[in-house]
Amino acid sequence: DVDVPESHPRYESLLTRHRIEDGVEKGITSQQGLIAQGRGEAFDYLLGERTIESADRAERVAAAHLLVADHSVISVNGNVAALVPGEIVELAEVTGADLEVNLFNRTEERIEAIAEHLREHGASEVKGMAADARIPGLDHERAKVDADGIGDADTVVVPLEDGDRAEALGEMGKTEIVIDLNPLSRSAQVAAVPIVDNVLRAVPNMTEHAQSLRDRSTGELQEMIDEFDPDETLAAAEEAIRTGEVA
Ligand code: PTJ
Repeated sequence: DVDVPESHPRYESLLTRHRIEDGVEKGITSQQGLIAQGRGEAFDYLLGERTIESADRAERVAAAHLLVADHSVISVNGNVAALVPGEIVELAEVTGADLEVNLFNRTEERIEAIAEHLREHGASEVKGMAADARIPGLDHERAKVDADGIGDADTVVVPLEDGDRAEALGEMGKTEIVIDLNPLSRSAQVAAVPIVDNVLRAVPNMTEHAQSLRDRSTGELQEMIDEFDPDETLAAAEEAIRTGEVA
């Protein structure tokens, strides 16, 4: 059903669009997910559709965070489930993180469809259905999380997260790792670790880093974490977008 010639200069980008379209057809991705994808594509184009050096460093530090965390949770929405279902399951496995479906436009049907999609890609347990805890400061539907998932986590990975929710999670004292191609988005701005990269490249790269850091001592990982400066990372991404130079 995907009929894009490999020679097309925008082959990868067109394939990605098809994955999001498929996600909408399967009831995994929201209609708004199509708009979010378009916004992401524009930023990715300006970044040269590659993982810039500062993003790679952020992905390494994010992996370190996941390895030292007492309880880490990776939040999965409709776009992430459509784009990187297998890759996100692998990241959770390698780092010992939980997976929780957490939606901006929450419906029980879509949560179920995404959880099932993740199980088809190898996930053993997927949280998100209990919705028995709330993030303070958000309206009812947007506040719902699982008490033994995001509610209890000390570290959360939130790819493509809404700004209000990212801010509220930060105020709960959680260490937030945000993946967002827009370095100016509020989510990226409030993150302990902002990753300005396409989720397609960021997730497998975080897994690779986690694999290579697995035998490091907690002290070494902590040192890496302490040395990281989120503002510097955001500035480097903005610079790369403005000048086309990779900082
Ligand atoms: O499935 P749901 O209901 O939880 O909804 C998910 C979306 C993404 C639709 C929802 O959270 C939303 O509306 O997000 P926004 O406010 O459009 O923000 C999405 C952000 O993600 C934007 O800053 C985009 O630049 C960025 N983005 C889009 N695609 C990618 C991306 N960042 C990294 N990788 C991508 N592939």
